[in-house]
Amino acid sequence: MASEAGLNDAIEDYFTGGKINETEDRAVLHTALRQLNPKSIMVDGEDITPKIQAVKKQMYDFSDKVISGNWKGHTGKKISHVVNIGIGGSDLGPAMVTEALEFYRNHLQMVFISNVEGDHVEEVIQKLDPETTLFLIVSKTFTTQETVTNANTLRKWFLNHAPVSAISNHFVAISTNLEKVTDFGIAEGNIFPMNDWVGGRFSLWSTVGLSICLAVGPKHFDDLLKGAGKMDQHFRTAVFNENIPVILALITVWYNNFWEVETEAIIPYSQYLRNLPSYLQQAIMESNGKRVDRSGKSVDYHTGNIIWGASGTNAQHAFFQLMHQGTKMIPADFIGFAQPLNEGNDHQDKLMSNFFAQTQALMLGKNEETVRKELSNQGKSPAQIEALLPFKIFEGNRPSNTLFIEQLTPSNLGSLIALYEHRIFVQGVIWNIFSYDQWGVELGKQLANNILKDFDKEKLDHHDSSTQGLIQHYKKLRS
Ligand code: G6Q
Repeated sequence: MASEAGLNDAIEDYFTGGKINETEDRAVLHTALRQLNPKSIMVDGEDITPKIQAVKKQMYDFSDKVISGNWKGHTGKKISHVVNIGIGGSDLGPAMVTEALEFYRNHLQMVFISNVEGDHVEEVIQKLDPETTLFLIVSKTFTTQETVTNANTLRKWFLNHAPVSAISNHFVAISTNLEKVTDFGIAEGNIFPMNDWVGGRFSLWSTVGLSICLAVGPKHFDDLLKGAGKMDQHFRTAVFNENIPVILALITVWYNNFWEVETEAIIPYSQYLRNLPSYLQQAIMESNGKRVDRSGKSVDYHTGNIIWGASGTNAQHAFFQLMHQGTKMIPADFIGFAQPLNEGNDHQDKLMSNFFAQTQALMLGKNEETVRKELSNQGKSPAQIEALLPFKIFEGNRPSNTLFIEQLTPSNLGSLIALYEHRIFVQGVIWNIFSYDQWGVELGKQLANNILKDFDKEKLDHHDSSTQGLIQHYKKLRS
């Protein structure tokens, strides 16, 4: 199926800068940011590799300065807190990776502000010191309502405590929109450029990952890139039946399209990766949640699955009941690490015994005969056994993948994330859909802008009656 779908050619196109994001007329080149042996890649007649190296150096030099304390706040103090202001792709990847690499972190305190909820911003502000905080405004477009609103609120708060000239010590921006960044008042030397050939949800490898680089330092950030680069090489060169992203993508297609399952669970047996499921929710569902094929026709098969999950063993005590005995089949990825990062306690074997036991239980279940024997050994009467039997049987034959990794290192994390990125790509090729646009998030944004304008208006009858009622009620409660 992968061969028939033209996957070989599609992979080459993906890595070499073909404009595979057709509806936005863009190449998709997050892989160019992590080449193990940098080679030239042409986009619109320009070799992008030298610029990637130069911007990486800018990121690493800046991070070294901030970490070492050579970069000072406006009153001469070292930076202690870094606030990442961004949303979606400009937040989820950096936040997830920074959390996942907590073991490798330095002294900098990282804070992530994403949604436009004023209460959250106010809570964060309470913990900040304007003399020692660095703000990273991360927005590819620099027009995103949430990010621009949060950035303005924080700048206003900052300027209540510091002169305008201090902005250059405390605000940096990551964006493709240099004009808007300059309008915001960010000094040229504080701008970290990004490019339109990196999609938001695949951008943690770019300057969008500056918060990661600050939190763990350039060496670990570079290892993260190298790990992803290794997975890229594997994906690009391994034959399909030995190719991890291809195999995993085909397993998803098998359950999605031939067994009609609707959801897939991601269960990392690591608290460090507790936000991997939400990160992958965006990466997978925004990419492959499409209902028309590449020619614009409605598809008559299912495309992207619903992704959800939580860290094990917590999840076992929450939703695993449904996975074991519910009516729905839920293929799951179990992700575990052989070596813990901290030795000196007896937890690892207990954790891993759960990791192996759950997939065994899902696969084998527990049959009638075993349940009968167990109940009889417990001294239950034949009548009690008959009554309890149906509730204690596990059908089994419930599928799972085990991704068993040596240790949670920056490099292995890079490989793991890249694996999912390529799996998304392969599924998009097989389903014949465009994985790199996200028009589905536009409508809500447009309507929100219209509704925002209407809060000051008396006449609301251009809205449907449901929305009209809600707006009126809101206005009443706020007046
Ligand atoms: C990701 C999406 C989306 C995007 C955010 C933030 O692939 O495009 O999540 O990252 O909407 O956009 P900006 O970085 O432009 O603010």
